Amino acid sequence: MKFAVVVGSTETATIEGISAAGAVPEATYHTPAADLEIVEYGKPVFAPQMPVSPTGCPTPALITRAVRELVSFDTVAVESGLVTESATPTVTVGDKPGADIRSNKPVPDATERFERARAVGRALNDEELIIGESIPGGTTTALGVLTALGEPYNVSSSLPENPIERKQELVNAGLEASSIEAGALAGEPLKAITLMGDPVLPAVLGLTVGANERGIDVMLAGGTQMVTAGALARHFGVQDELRVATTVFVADDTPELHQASDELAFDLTVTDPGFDQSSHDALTGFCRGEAKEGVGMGGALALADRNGVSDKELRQQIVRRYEAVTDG
Ligand code: AAM
Repeated sequence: MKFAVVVGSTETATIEGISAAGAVPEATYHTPAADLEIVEYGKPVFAPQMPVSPTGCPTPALITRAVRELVSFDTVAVESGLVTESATPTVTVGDKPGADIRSNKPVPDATERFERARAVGRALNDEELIIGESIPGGTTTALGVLTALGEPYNVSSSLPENPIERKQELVNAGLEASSIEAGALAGEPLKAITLMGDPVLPAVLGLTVGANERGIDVMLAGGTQMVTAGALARHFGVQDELRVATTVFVADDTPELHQASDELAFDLTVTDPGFDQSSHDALTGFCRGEAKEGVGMGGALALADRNGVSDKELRQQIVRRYEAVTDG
């Protein structure tokens, strides 16, 4: 099994009130590079600090890392437009961050990024590929892509109160800037990303398509952004099984997750790691509805389950990891 973490940035994240994947909007630019470092080394290296939400909920990268410490697995870090440098070695499929969703072509080279990631997916020699992501603002661009494809699903948020109306306004402005109507790009996934998406989506789609062509099982590890990646794969023509693994935090926030999975024929796993059994700062933010998902957390939790790790053991490991990072 290989665990891919696909990272990038979109200017969309710096729009006030849209993302909690960083203490303040500008801090979201450090989040993807820091997330890679946490998965790789257990702590930030070049990044100034561990990403936290404005109220201190730690990045879901911490959970993925804690699972990795209990159930070791191989990773590949795929970079598609980071703003800051990461100390984690990466495979680069694109070097520019995405522009604001309200511009006419936020990811002008989506096709090139897709093809490079597809080649990586095809080159893998694993039986299974789990794919996670980190791109602050990514639920807004996911909504943009779903809307362009004509898929009527809602998206989740790293904020406890999903700013969904604001996201819809931004998506409408993006449609207008790109001179398209909702649903105009059904069957044209790469165009949907070019006009309404973010740089991580073509990379996730490319890995998925390439791995599928090679006969590798794909698990999309995440919430509504990964549902969007799966929808893109269906619009591309992938007909084989696609698994989606996410957390109860997303499922509680976005009940349409089940409907989307049924209609797009995903095999959906929703894990509940019992964080409500703990009063530790590492875990309580998730129960307040913060962060919810990201950096493959849902897939990592499914992997822990599959390997017989108890929720209690997992919670203890997360707390140990959190304390190791926050104590310096
Ligand atoms: C990734 N790193 C994170 C984080 N994510 N660190 C802290 N909190 C998170 N939620 P939104 O569209 O609201 O910004 O949510 C998507 C982001 O949240 C993604 O980067 C995802 O990986 C997660």
